[in-house]
Amino acid sequence: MAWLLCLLGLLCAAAGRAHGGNVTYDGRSLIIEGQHRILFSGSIHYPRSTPEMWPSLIAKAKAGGLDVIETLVFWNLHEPQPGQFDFSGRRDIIRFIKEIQAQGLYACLRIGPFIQGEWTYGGLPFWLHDVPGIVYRSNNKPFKHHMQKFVTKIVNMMKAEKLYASQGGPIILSQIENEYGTVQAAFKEDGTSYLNWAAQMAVGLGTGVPWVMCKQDNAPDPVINSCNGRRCGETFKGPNSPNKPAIWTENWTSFYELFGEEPVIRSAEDIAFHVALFIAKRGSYVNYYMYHGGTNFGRTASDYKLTSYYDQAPLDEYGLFRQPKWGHLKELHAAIKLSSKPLLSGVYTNESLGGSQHAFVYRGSSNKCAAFLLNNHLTNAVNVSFMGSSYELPPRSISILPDCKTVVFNTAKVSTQYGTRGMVTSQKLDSIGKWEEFSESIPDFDNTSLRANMLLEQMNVTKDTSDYLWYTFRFEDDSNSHVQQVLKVNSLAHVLHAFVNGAFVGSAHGSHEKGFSLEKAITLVNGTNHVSLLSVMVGLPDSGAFLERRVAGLRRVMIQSEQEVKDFTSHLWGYQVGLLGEKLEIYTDSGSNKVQWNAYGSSTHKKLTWYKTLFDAPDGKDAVALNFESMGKGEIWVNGQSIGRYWVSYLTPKGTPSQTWYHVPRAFLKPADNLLVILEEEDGYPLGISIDTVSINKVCSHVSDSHLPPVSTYQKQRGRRPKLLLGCSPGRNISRILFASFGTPSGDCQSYYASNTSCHSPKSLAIVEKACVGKGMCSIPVWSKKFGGDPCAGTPKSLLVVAECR
Ligand SMILES: *[C@@H]1O[C@H](CO)[C@@H](O)[C@H](O)[C@H]1NC(C)=O
Ligand SMILES: *[C@@H]1O[C@H](CO)[C@@H](O)[C@H](O)[C@H]1NC(C)=O
Ligand SMILES: *[C@@H]1O[C@H](CO)[C@@H](O)[C@H](O)[C@H]1NC(C)=O
Ligand SMILES: *[C@@H]1O[C@H](CO)[C@@H](O)[C@H](O)[C@H]1NC(C)=O
Ligand SMILES: *[C@@H]1O[C@H](CO)[C@@H](O)[C@H](O)[C@H]1NC(C)=O
Ligand SMILES: *[C@@H]1O[C@H](CO)[C@@H](O)[C@H](O)[C@H]1NC(C)=O
Ligand SMILES: *[C@@H]1O[C@H](CO)[C@@H](O)[C@H](O)[C@H]1NC(C)=O
Ligand SMILES: *[C@@H]1O[C@H](CO)[C@@H](O)[C@H](O)[C@H]1NC(C)=O
Ligand SMILES: CC(=O)N[C@H]1CO[C@H](CO)[C@@H](O)[C@@H]1O
Repeated sequence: MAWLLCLLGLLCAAAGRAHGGNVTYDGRSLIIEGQHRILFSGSIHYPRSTPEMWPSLIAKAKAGGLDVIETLVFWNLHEPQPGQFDFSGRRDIIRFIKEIQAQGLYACLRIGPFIQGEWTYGGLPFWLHDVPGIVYRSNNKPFKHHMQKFVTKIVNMMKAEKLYASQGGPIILSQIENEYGTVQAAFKEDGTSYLNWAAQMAVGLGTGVPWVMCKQDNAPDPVINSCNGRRCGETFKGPNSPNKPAIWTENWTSFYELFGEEPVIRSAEDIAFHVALFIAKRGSYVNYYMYHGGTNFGRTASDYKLTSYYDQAPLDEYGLFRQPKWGHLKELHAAIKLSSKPLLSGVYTNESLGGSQHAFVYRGSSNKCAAFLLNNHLTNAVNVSFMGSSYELPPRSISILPDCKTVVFNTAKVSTQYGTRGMVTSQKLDSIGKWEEFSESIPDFDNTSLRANMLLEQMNVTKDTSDYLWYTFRFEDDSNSHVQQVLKVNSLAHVLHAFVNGAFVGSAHGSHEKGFSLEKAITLVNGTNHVSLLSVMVGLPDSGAFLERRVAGLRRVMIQSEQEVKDFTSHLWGYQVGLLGEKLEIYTDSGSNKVQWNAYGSSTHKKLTWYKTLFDAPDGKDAVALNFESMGKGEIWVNGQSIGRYWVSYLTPKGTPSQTWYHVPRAFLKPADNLLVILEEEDGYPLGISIDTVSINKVCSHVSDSHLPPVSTYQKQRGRRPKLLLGCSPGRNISRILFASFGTPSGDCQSYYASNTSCHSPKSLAIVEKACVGKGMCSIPVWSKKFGGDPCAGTPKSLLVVAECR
């Protein structure tokens, strides 16, 4: 599809062929090789997919009309221990940037190194916590020392590979810190000093490309302040200097998701509206956060965040087109690129066209002119008059006129197809004989070597080596065993499983930024009693000031009977970091031999059970996911690689799991005998798991005869008509037309549809079948002549088609 735009000479010129020369900027835009540029950028984070997926993700972003790929840099992934660096596999940032370059796009490197990003500990390595006297993100010597060391290392790596645009490479922009403006006040004057230091330090690295600080109204010169949010066209106060361009570094395409929450769906129309408004008001750079979200593999997600990341982005978790979002934004980009000459060099004016209607106009030399017509009314369409012509604007929409005459795009009119993603079961893992299990042992106080007369803070004990920390104690009881007693525990993180004398008594969990308590009736024995409490974190926190002082784990423990309350908070406690299965790495090929696995169903206790089986990779190239509907909570490994935490038992308010399918990248798989190991904390049923393939198996499009023709046909002198375009993912064909009606069909792609018998061309199905079946993509003009005559003259008509992809 990129070739189409290339034919128009649009994107080819944009290709990241920097031949050296510093990137600069002025009040209008970034200036690359002497050219002002309007740039569309999209976030793709390298560790949230596999190197095997990168080329196709970047190609799809380019085909969607992006100029720039943005990524954060993940410090704790690269420097897990001080001075020990890792840039292998998914961590290979150089390979990622080079792939961007190879495809002719630019790169934006958001180094942070505090990044938030729903990434555990906001990207900071946990070892920083034990640096004496450290205060993160403040005017604090130890923090500044380590931050400068890491930022310099990354910059030098990029320089050594000649990856900055100033060296002929793709990187045109960098970011230091992240959304510091939201926490700066907490640090008082140390915040201001740190901010200035960070800016100077970054600029001093001499990259030859500008630095930005997002959500930082007071970013010191020459660092550019930029906007993050959903509605920067409305909310951004603008650059803090007339010499800086308006840059939108995070335009959220949806929002990150937490376990227990419903997904946030942001419509294609809404995103397009806000991007168009931002550009209309002299914005010059928009980054979609995220363009592809991907997967939080292993334990990389921050507190309570889902393993799947921004699945609602224009490219979904699996890298499939999320339609109509991807296509509608592609049309928007093409429309704006058609307008870029007057946008960048014309004289800007805005004029009122009525109450809630505005024109934003750029008049250049030699009659070059581009306009954005805004109708801000939420419910009413209006006709406006602009430069002697009349235009109908749908409610809450913007029309783009690259020549101040022809509307090529309206943000509210989606002519792109809709896609339905389907999961197809390829293999059920329902054979008992193929599963084995291993019961994690429940340690008691006598098993522990780490002791303290208090409840220790969890992160400081585990040092982020595990989600799990056992808190154990023992005590003598001589009360009658028939006396009712209640165990009461207050905890700040995140999940608790309680055992008394080796038997499970109950679980509880909190929610984002909220502690919780557990209260369970227990039975004690006359003599020594053992209490073992497993505190589980679901990711470290990733935001807020003074992260180094954050507290997690148990806070108070009591046992209450009718007679008395015994407080064990300051009792002698014994600790065990992590689980035995983790320590022995029984999820790997070699580690799995270190324990005795038993037949499925033979364990005495069901909680905290490891399950193991082998499976074959599904045929073909479709993405692979595990359907975990039947499971509770835990972690999944395939061939020794963690594909992340799962938590299916934590339901949303609507009563469904936040995430049922878990992505297994093809690169993790071999053709046969893949080792699947699961740690199940609750009592999930592994025989209900299936290996599914993921694909877009249904597409639908609805285009009316008043719709705009595709932007790519703009320069055609004649024959521009609205067109219905349908296409399947590469490698698939339209196998069947499920519905087709030219006339006034009722319903649309999102709801029930039916033909209107009084206005329906009887040839609809036959004509669409002939044009589309057996093809990867097809295009049909929405025009009575194509359908053997007008089924109801004088009435506006549309074509609605639903097709199956195989
Ligand atoms: C390009 O940027 C580098 C580093 O910021 C600076 O040293 C150099 O003077 C700049 N070159 C030009 C031609 O502005
Ligand atoms: C129109 O432009 C003026 C001057 O640049 C600005 O103050 C005003 O906010 C703009 N109006 C709108 C609706 O953007
Ligand atoms: C706009 O004008 C056209 C042509 O006169 C008319 O058909 C249409 O109903 C008008 N739309 C609105 C919202 O008034
Ligand atoms: C705890 O100690 C007991 C007795 O020594 C032993 O049987 C058991 O395996 C130990 N459990 C763990 C988890 O180490
Ligand atoms: C963290 O643990 C160490 C011992 O490992 C202790 O000296 C230190 O006080 C603890 N810090 C906090 C904040 O709890
Ligand atoms: C508990 O056991 C001790 C020693 O065996 C005994 O003296 C006492 O009566 C028992 N208490 C109860 C409540 O059974
Ligand atoms: C069918 O279309 C005709 C002509 O546009 C219209 O008058 C009628 O209301 C429609 N009927 C239904 C059920 O949509
Ligand atoms: C798609 O259709 C083309 C042309 O009819 C055919 O050559 C190809 O084999 C089909 N591909 C699939 C995956 O069915
Ligand atoms: C992470 C972050 O900055 N989130 C903020 C984004 O903006 C919304 C409002 O649009 C705030 O509510 C969030 O806190």
